[in-house]
Amino acid sequence: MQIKKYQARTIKEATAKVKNVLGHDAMIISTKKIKGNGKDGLFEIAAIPPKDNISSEYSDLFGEVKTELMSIKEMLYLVNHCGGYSEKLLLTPGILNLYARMIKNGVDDYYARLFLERSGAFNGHSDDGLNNFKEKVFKEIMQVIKTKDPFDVADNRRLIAAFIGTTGVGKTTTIAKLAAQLMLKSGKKVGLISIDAYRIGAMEQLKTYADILGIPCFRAFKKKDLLFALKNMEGKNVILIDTAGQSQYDMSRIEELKRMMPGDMNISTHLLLSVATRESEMNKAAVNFSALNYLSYIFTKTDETERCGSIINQVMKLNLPISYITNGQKVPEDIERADKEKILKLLLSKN
Ligand SMILES: Nc1nc2c(ncn2[C@@H]2O[C@H](COP(=O)(O)OP(=O)(O)OP(=O)(O)O)[C@@H](O)[C@H]2O)c(=O)[nH]1
Ligand SMILES: [Mg+2]
Repeated sequence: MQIKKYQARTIKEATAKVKNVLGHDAMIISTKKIKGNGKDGLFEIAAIPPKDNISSEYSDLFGEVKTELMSIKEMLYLVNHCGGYSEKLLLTPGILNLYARMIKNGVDDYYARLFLERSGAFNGHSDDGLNNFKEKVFKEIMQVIKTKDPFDVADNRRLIAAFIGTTGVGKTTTIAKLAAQLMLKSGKKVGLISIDAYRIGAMEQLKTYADILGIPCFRAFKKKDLLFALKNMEGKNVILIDTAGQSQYDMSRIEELKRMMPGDMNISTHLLLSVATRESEMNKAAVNFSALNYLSYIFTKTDETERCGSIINQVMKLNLPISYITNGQKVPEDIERADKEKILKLLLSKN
């Protein structure tokens, strides 16, 4: 395996040299500053030709270390994407690699850098070793993620939970999944209520699931209907309330929903956000639905996207616990209690 070294005044220039000589698929094995700062600085990149050119004798070894390496393609993306910051990141290709993974998975650039900074990546403790450093970054990310299952309570208090979110985000399906799991796995007595004053037929979908499970399902157009339904289901351990999908831009309907479920009714609300939607829309929904004082996030449709970074971006903006993650259309199986390690894996899944 022939290692070639290229020097230039900036990382960008050195990267361009590697690309010109070895092509897009060359792999970078090290990057370092060899002289001075600012205008006088000199960077050196050591690279090897693309995998195809490597003899079989080395290919196993290459496979093993590849995850720590970075292709020139990725490096080019990064130097164009984060400018001067790439020079700070060049401590080891492993750090660049982790940063690139976060970015590729949709983690906001600002937060990706923040996690690296917080982990002490730039404090010059190079003796810490790469794995140790990665662990620190993972720890920083997991420290931010809070999880809480609202139904995991020891006593026999009656829990009433309403599920809110934009049209089609997965509220009714998620309620069906939860109702089934709470009944079958936790042996809870469950009842359902549908609050939907707008859409004819909205109740039918929920009622179908209720019939399959053999549990009651009430409809509420007004607050008095809601009170009536709650009274009727006094013996239930858990009552799940489905709400009509609201546009995140329609504040008057969000306010209307709030009037139906005032704070003294002891109804906890949970916001569903689809990971498959544009992040700006997700953000708008999170802000506007906050009028309903939701207590947790449920992230839906993680199966529909390769980029789950919006989960951590949202948590960084408004740090509330994540209660569940849904990952498919199948009822009841495609739902999981939020788990920090699994969420971390989702955030780094795209390599
Ligand atoms: N791929 C995938 N599809 C999902 C998931 N959750 C729900 N869906 C699908 O998304 C569509 C909408 O789901 P609903 O549960 O009806 O959504 P909703 O929020 O109740 O919609 P409205 O009542 O119209 O506001 C259905 O086709 C569901 O099967 C998920 O985790 N992954
Ligand atoms: Mg629905």
